[in-house]
Order: sequence, then C-alpha cells, then structure tokens
Amino acid sequence: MAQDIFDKVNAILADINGANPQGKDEVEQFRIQYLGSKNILKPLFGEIRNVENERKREFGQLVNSVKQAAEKKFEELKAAAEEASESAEAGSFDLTAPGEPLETGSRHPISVIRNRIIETFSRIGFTVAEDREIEDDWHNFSALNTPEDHPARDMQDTYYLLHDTERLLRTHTSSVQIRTMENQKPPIRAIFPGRVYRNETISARAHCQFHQVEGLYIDKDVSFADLKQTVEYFAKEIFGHNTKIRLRPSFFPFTEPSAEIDISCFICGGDGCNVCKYTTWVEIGGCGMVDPQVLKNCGIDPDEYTGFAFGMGVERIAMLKYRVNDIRLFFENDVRFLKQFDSAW
Ligand code: 2NL
Repeated sequence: MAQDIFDKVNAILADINGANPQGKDEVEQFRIQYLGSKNILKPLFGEIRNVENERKREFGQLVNSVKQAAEKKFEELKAAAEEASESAEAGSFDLTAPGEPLETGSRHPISVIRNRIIETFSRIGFTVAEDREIEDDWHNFSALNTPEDHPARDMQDTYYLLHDTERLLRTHTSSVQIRTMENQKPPIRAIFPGRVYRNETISARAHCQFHQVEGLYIDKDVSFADLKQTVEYFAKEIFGHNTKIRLRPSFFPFTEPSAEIDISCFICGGDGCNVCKYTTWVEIGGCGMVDPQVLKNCGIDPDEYTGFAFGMGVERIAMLKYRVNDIRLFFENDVRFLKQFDSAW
C-alpha cells in the first residue's frame, strides 16, 4: 500500500518535470492542476496517515519536493511566456507606418533680420566677424577714444563683472572691430553682428540686451562719399527702392565727422504718421569716418589709410520692418509671437 503511494507521487513528479505546456492557456492549465486551490498535490498531504511510521518523514519530504518542483516549473514557464509575447509584440510593429509628425520651429525675427543684413552687405564684399561678449576696457572703450569720464563707462550704464571689475559685458560690437583692426592689415571690409548689453531700465523701447550690426571699411582713399553710397544701397535693399536717406550731423567719440542715418518714412511715404512722429524721417542708426586716433590705437597709419564705420540696432530695424511696438516681445520667447516671422520677408 505505502509503496503504491510513493510510486504515485514519483509519477506526478516525473509528470511535472516532463511537462511542456505551450502558450498562455496551457501554462494556466498547469498552474491550476499543480498550484491552484484544488490542485492534485493537496490530497497527497492527507495520504500521510496511510504511510507506516518509519517512512512518514521520507514521504513528507517527497511531497514537499513535488510542490517545489511545480512552483519552480511554473516560474520558468511564466518567464518564457512573457519573453515570447514581448518578441511577438516587437515583431508586430509596423515599420512602414508613417511617423508621428514633428512640429518644426521657426526662425527668430531677430535672426531673420540679422541674416538679411548680412546677406545685403555680403553682396558688396563685406565679410562677417564675431568675437567675445565679455570684454576689457581697452576694446570696449579706450581704443574707441572714449574719455575716462564718459558717462557710458559709468556703472549706471555698463554691466561690469562682479568679481572682476576689469571686465564688462560689451556695450557695442565696436570691440570686435578694434580686435579686427589690431589683427588684420587693411583693406578691411567687414560687418560685426552680435548681442550687446546696456544697463537700461526695461521698457517698450529699451532693453538691457539687444543686437547690433556694425560695419567697417578701411582702405586707401575711403571717403565720406563711399560711406553715403553704402548707406543708401543698404537702405534701399532693406526698406525698398524708393527709400531716400538723410545723414544728420551728430557726435561719437570714435568717428569724425559723425552722422545719424535717417530714412524716408516707408510707412506714410511722406504724409506724416505715428512711426515718423510726423517728421517724414525715421532714424535707423549712426555712422562716420573712423577717427584717426582710433586707427592709431589699432596700429593702422591714418596718413596711409582712412575708413568709415556705421552701426545699427537689429531690434530697431525689426520693429520698423515688422511694425512691432514693444521690444520686450523679442525676448519673451512666446511662440505665438515668434512663429509669425519665419520666411515672412
Ligand atoms: C549707432 C551708432 C556707430 C560706429 C558705430 C565704429 C567702430 C569703430 C570705429 C568707429 Cl571700431 N566707429 N562704430 C561708428 C558710428 C556709429 O553706431 O547708432 N549704433 C546703434
């Protein structure tokens, strides 16, 4: 009798070890049969009373090992089934399906205008130079003939580095022109786009950071007439071929003579409007003949060479061209504003 029961349990153990259920359903059948609430191992524990005393311990161990074998087998089956369903899922991925659409961004209006300015000057032989935004006093002020007591040097107007007051955030890209003149022999014909910083109270018309494009042409016999012709070409390219220019006498420490550049108001065409404040002229920048002292400061002989320079604010041009009435919009990065300008011109 006892041997019969041992044989029966060993047969179940062999069944378990040899089982090879396929698929989710068969694995579930295996679980119900050997590990479910009415599994066939349960009654075996009851059979222990039919086993003679000296073999009870041996029988108990055997039944336990059957239970463990069932549990181990089930874990293996479950892991194999999961792996199979994962690879089935991967196999069902449709590689030919169209991709999720990617939203493309748009060019920032300041970049659009800046690129347009660069393109316009490159057509008449100007190259582009860029350099650092953190400058020293020499390249930003002294080399440009700025007097020691000039208000632009004041902490009120210029950002100096907190732990290195010898250095500052450049207030114009003229510093790049100084570096170019120090490092290159004339002829020099280049424009200098870049971000500049001034300690301004932020408002609709002023910001503490903005962008400039400055320009420089140095060679033998460069004249004020060359300057005027270049400015006129630029104004017509950017604001339309009916545009007229006016050079209004002014002062900068680094040019002599100096002038403000006005263009005829392209909004009202001479009738008077809010943009030109009923003057029919709109200011777009400044210019002049490079002061001989500035050339000397950069190692260029002013008896041999002359040159002109000019500068303009990119935000100012963008505001006029796109009729934007608040400079802060360019720095807020609201895509509803920004997306209106890409390829708008
Ligand atoms: C303005 C006026 C100007 C320059 C910038 C310059 C640079 C060197 C030498 C001489 Cl290294 N001049 N730059 C000259 C005249 C005007 O900018 O209204 N900018 C927004």
